[in-house]
Formats: sequence, structure tokens, C-alpha cells
Amino acid sequence: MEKKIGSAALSLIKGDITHEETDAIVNAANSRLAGGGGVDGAIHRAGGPKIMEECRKIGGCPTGSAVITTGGNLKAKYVIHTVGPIYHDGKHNEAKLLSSAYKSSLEIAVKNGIKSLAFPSISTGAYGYPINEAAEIALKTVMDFIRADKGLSLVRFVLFSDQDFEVYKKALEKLTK
Ligand code: AR6
Repeated sequence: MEKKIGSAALSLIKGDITHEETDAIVNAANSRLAGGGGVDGAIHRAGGPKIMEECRKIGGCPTGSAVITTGGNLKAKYVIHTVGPIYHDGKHNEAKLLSSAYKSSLEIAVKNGIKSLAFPSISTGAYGYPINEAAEIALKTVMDFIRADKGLSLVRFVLFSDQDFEVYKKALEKLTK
């Protein structure tokens, strides 16, 4: 599924983000940049040790922020590591921090001349963010950004399951009605 937003495309696909050929892919990291399971584990496995070497040098990344490293052996030239919030009850600034994780990733992409970028569904795995709410925040943040900033030509969400894809598809239909 794809929507034109100004001069950019916003696309949703089901797949494995480590196969993406966008200029950069985004990692759902932890604040120590220590690696882990889920998409973080998959990206480090596929991208090789150069990514972790750079993460170690950077040292960490506060929740809601983003840092950038090489893409190592990935097709993507860069990995942008962002840290989404751990979901408690929705009353701990989770929505703002999740939106900030997406926005910081988009900002660091533009700063590095990146034109195409792929996101996973940040915080909706190990960090427990309810995906219906997270999808709306993710899509709205990206749409607002690409409407205002002309630097990016493609932002893609790579959803790992049919179910997650359907949730994002419904949310995008609702937001673009
Ligand atoms: N491609 C695309 N999406 C994927 C892939 C993949 N290869 N693998 C998993 N997902 P999670 P979080 C989906 O848990 O909730 C890590 O240990 C997955 O199905 O990866 O932000 C970090 O080190 C889910 O929908 O990230 C942190 O400690 C989504 O990616 C913590 O988990 C996010 O799930 C971050 O938790």
C-alpha cells in the first residue's frame, strides 16, 4: 500500500527490514545500544560487527532520540538506531516519546542526506506498546514530517506479520480519509 504525501511516498509492506534497499533502515534499539532480540537482533546479525563497533563508540541513546551508524553488510548504507518507550499504562509520556523516536530518526536521516528510509514498528514488540495506538502515532508523525520537509522521497514501514500490516493499513486509511 502506498500514499503520496506532497512529493514523497509513504509505503507499507509486510516483510523483513534487513532486506530493505532504502538508503537507511531504522532499528528499534535500547538506550544502551547493547543489541538484543527482535528487530535489533536481526539487524546486527545481518549487518555484521561493524554496526556494534560504532554503537559502542557512541555509547548510548536516550529514549525518544536517535543515532546513526554504518549499515555494515546490509544493503542499506546506514542504520538509524532509535529508542522507543517501554509501555507501562499510557500515562508515562509514552505517546510523546514514541512520536519523538520517529521524529528524531527522520531528522537525523535528512541531516545525513538520506532520501529513502524504512521503519519497523517501534516499541510494539518487547516494549509492549499497543499496536493500534502505536500505528497511529507512527504514521501521523511521519506524515506531518514529510509534509513539512521536502528532503525525503520515500518512507516505508516494514511490518513483520500480516496482522501488524493490517493494523497499519487501517490506521493509514483512517488518517488519509
Ligand atoms: N523486520 C521487521 N520487523 C521486525 C523484524 C524484522 N526482521 N523482527 C522483528 N520485527 P521489537 P521494541 C518486529 O521487540 O518493542 C530489543 O531486544 C516485531 O515483530 O524488536 O521496540 C531491543 O534491544 C515488532 O512488531 O522492538 C530493545 O531492548 C517490532 O519489530 C527492545 O527489544 C518491534 O519489536 C525494543 O523493543
